[in-house]
Amino acid sequence: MKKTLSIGEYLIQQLHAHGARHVFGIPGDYVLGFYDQLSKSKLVRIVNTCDEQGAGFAADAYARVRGLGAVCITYCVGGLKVANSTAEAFAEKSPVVVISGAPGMKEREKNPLLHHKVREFDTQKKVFEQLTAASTVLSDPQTAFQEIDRVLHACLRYKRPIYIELPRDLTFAPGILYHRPKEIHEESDVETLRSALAEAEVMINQAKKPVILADVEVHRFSLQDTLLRLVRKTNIPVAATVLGKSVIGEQHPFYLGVYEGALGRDDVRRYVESSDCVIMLGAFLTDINLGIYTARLDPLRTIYANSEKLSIRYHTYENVRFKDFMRGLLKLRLRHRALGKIPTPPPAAAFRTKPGGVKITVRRLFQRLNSFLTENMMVVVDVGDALFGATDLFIRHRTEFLGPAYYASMGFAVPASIGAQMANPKLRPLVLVGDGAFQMTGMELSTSVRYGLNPIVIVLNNFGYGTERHMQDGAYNDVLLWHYSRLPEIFGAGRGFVVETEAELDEALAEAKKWEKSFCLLDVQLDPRDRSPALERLAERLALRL
Ligand SMILES: Cc1ncc(C[n+]2csc(CCOP(=O)(O)OP(=O)(O)O)c2C)c(N)n1
Ligand SMILES: [Mg+2]
Repeated sequence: MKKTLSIGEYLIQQLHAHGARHVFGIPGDYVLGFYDQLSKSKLVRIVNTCDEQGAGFAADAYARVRGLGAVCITYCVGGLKVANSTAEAFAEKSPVVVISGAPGMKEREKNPLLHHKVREFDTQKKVFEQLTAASTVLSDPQTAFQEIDRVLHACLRYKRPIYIELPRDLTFAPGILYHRPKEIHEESDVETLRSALAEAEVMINQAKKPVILADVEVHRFSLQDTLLRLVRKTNIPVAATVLGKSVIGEQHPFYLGVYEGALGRDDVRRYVESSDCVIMLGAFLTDINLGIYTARLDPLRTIYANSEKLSIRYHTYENVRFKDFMRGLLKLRLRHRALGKIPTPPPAAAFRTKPGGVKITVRRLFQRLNSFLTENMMVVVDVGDALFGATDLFIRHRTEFLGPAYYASMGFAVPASIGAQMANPKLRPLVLVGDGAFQMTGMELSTSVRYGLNPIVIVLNNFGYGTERHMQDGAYNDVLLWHYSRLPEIFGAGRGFVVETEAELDEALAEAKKWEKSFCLLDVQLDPRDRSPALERLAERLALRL
């Protein structure tokens, strides 16, 4: 006889069915029952972090790499701590399932003052309505399975987080007996798709110098192969945005580099901005993607296609799915062009360490890291010069660059590396993080130790909030100097290095490469006024405009 699943069991089964094998979080009494179900289930593994926000960032990175991530926390005290990481996942399109325990439905009668309650029982739900694509309270066993299906569908359809609240007295309640998750397919409007493609075909074929600008949604919607085929078919070169960096392997002969207005390389900027047909695929026109509004892209010369919008020049097309448009482009009669001269990134191998006591600079650090990177690494960056500098890094594989390049919450990188490595254990994370950001979530290295992960963490130690120093300085941009390299003593594992010179950087990187057992941390001490070439370029170009 068929056994009826409980609400908790069905939720676990569906997370697994959509690719999640880990759930990140911290339990509390409102969610202990579900934690028990999780730990008994063979389908997913619990990963306990030090802090809920760390779990949120880890789940976000996991989702970016694997296609679905999950974080599970207790009511309000845990839930509201993942509000920020969920906001980031929403803004940057990462499909994270937020599961929160909650007071039981029976307990809510007469509105008692139960611990962790803020104002009303639905206060947390209301907060998450603003931060997610869909939300639900599983308050009724009759509809719980359908509700799980509904919100999971929204998560995968929009590649954005969802919120599921599980009242503790219903975790073990059986749902309905004969339930089959409904497959939901959404189709494009055929005629609209056809006329959009017809306009695109003419525009691309008439263009003298078309260029593709690929962004994060190409990855989120698994369209990288479609992109590659389009590029091979037409010989149209590709630039990426910083949010979409590594959406195409950066060694690809058609790859120009990161386009980021004045923040990016100048030759890439000129190439893209002088194009008469910029095909923006899965792109978001955020200010960081556009180099803090220094980019100049004329709508008359653009095809703008993503999951929310399709416009070609000034025409907007409704009800066309991004996937169908991208696949449709492949079927068009687009001409195969001779590949002209395109800008290529400066060669990585040219780096020579200066011997003796030559002090390390941000520029040289990134150049050195460029030759350190291998196919078996992924780069996870935090906000600050770690992110700006990393735009010039050369990522071997596609999708193996993660950074909060739009919402830009500090504290992402260390916990994100946990989720990223669990999602793809074949790749060793190279984490680039400022000292300020490290002080926010660096303790999650403890979680890396606990679960046997081995990131190489580069702390860009410029004694404070460097990015802000360049805007306006004051004692509020200082942080306390920590002995970062001694953290292995605290965690009882890992290796730490102090790096002040180029030679020391070389040695530490060589050691880190060999030490695969646990994390390595390099405390790279930089001049507080030093900055990456990308930040330099931005400052110079902005100065020209003043
Ligand atoms: C959570 C959060 N708080 C504050 C900020 C504002 N902010 C942007 S960059 C920055 C300084 C970052 O310092 P650090 O991590 O040391 O990197 P650096 O700029 O020195 O390279 C701050 C405080 C932010 N982006 N996120
Ligand atoms: Mg700093």
